[in-house]
Amino acid sequence: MTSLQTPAIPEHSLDRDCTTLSRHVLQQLQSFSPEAQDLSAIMNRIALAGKLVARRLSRAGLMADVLGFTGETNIQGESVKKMDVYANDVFISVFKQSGLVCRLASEEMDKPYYIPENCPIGRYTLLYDPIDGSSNVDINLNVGSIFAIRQQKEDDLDGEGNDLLKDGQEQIAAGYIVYGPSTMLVYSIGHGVHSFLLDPSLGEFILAQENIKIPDHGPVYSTNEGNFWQWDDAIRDYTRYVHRHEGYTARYSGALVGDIHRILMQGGVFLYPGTVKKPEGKLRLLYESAPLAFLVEQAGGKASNGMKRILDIVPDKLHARSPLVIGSKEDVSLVESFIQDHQRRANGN
Ligand code: AHM
Ligand code: MG
Repeated sequence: MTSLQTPAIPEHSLDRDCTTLSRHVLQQLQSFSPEAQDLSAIMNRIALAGKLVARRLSRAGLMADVLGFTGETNIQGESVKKMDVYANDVFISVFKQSGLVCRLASEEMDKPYYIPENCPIGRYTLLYDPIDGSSNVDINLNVGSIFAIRQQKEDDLDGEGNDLLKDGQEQIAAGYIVYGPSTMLVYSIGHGVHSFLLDPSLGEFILAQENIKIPDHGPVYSTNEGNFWQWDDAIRDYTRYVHRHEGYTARYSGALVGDIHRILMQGGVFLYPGTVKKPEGKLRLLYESAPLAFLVEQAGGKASNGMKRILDIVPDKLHARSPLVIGSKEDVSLVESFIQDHQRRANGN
């Protein structure tokens, strides 16, 4: 090669390496409007939070005070892990003095957290689960973070976040970060679903896949079958159905984000139905089920509580829970048909 020849770097790989998350958001919106700039900057801060959490997780067993419980119990009555607290604080810190997000609401906080210096201009709320599947942290398995962005339209007069009690269609962006063998961020701003891989050598999330489509059907069913005794007959019948038919395989990691990520890529269904102990199930609507429903619908899938679309459910409180059936269209519809048949029979129709 003479010095005048173009270096042999394939053009597309350079383009891909330069497609960072913030640039991708602007490309998606095809605009440099103030709203587009805001969304791009918010995604950039979420990415920073993901990098900080990933860095700490990667050293978890090597550093003091990362693994184990704090001894506290959160608003959900669950024991709080040190990593839950760290990750919760990381999301708050990255938005301080950003002028972007005025308020954050998470699984770990009773009430929304205000960043007053951002509030005059930052009319956005971030809803998030800082570490989803935190029981996996201490055994060095995958966990995730889930997030959604909503625009603040009304005033939150008593600081309880009652103005957030709206359906999931109010979300303007949603996604998750999965901390697995590599760290991956998957997001949607209502223009399809796209994934980004953290390149540790660059410290950047780089475009991995655009316009991800979930298969209409897949082999995986993902649920905690240890709850069989606590399920109602519809879910038991569905489970018996998959046990008795060829072509199904069970996968359940105890961490929602990883289980949903598998289903997004390969198809299938994830279920967390109501149980005797928790009739509304375990998963929280505003910062777990609704963001994932937004994402999965954007990928061509479905998310339901068995009777109703998740994105149409209006929560009655900040930490409201809902049964969740989510994944490939046909597989979610099959679970719904069991639930709705039982409902019809119970109503005498
Ligand atoms: P967490 O956010 O407190 O970790 O709880 C949510 C997790 C999900 O990731 C997972 O699907 C579910 O809880 C597992 O619950 P169970 O152990 O009851 O099957
Ligand atoms: Mg969670």
